[in-house]
Amino acid sequence: MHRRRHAWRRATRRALHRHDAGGGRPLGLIHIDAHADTGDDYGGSRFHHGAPFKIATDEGLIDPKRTIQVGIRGSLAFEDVWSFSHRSGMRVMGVDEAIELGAVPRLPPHPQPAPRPTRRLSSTRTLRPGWPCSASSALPLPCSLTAAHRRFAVRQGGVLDEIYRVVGGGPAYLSFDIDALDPAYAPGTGTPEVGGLSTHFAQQLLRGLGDATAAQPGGISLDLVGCDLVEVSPPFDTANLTSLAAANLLFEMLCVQVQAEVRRRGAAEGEGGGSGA
Ligand SMILES: [Mn+2]
Repeated sequence: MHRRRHAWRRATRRALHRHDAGGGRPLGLIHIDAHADTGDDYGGSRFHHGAPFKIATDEGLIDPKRTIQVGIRGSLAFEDVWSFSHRSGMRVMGVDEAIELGAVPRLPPHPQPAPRPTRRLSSTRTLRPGWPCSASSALPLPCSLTAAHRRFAVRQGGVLDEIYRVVGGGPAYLSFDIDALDPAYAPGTGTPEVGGLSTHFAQQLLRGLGDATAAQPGGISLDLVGCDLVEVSPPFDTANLTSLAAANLLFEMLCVQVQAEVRRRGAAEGEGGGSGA
């Protein structure tokens, strides 16, 4: 199953490349996975399910400088295991960083009070009211912000911002390995890793790759030219949890791809109309 999966992934990217989806240039890549999949020789072969993105880079199908890997963790999450990712310049984001950042940027949900003069609490400690509030929970809050509000207020963007910084506005491919999710949400996979992303996190992130909407005003309108979702293993699935999650995430991915295709066609028609007038 892994071999078929891997071969399909590679063939898909090659087809996209030949179709000039990337304008003849390597594609950007958003890779959401527990594993970086940039390994090398394993058991005498470099063709296995832990190596597709090294091969894709070697073949010039993806640009490692425009590649971000999100959700990396587990017993293989050491820099030397995925050294190719780091050496080639891919942005490797572990699951801790992803969850700390949040999927999408959050605006401070609470108006910030105007700063007031510093109030001296003791001979050695001072507290400046207003943002940023004191980080010490032992001190009384100097303003009306709750702890949750303060946490949002200091959050700097989300994973979505980092994806846009790395991948930019050029053509990109999206590969989602279902084991990026916590096994609680997606147990039916061959190499589950605990401590993963929630389905809701993934939905927010994928929706954010599309156009800005009322539900997701921070959408980055990614120029998505192709996508896949891999590693769903029905024999390991329980109560169809994994296939349910996978089908819903694929729906989100296809929505993003359709939005990108509509933009491309609109741009092409605009260019065609301009030249014919
Ligand atoms: Mn994986």
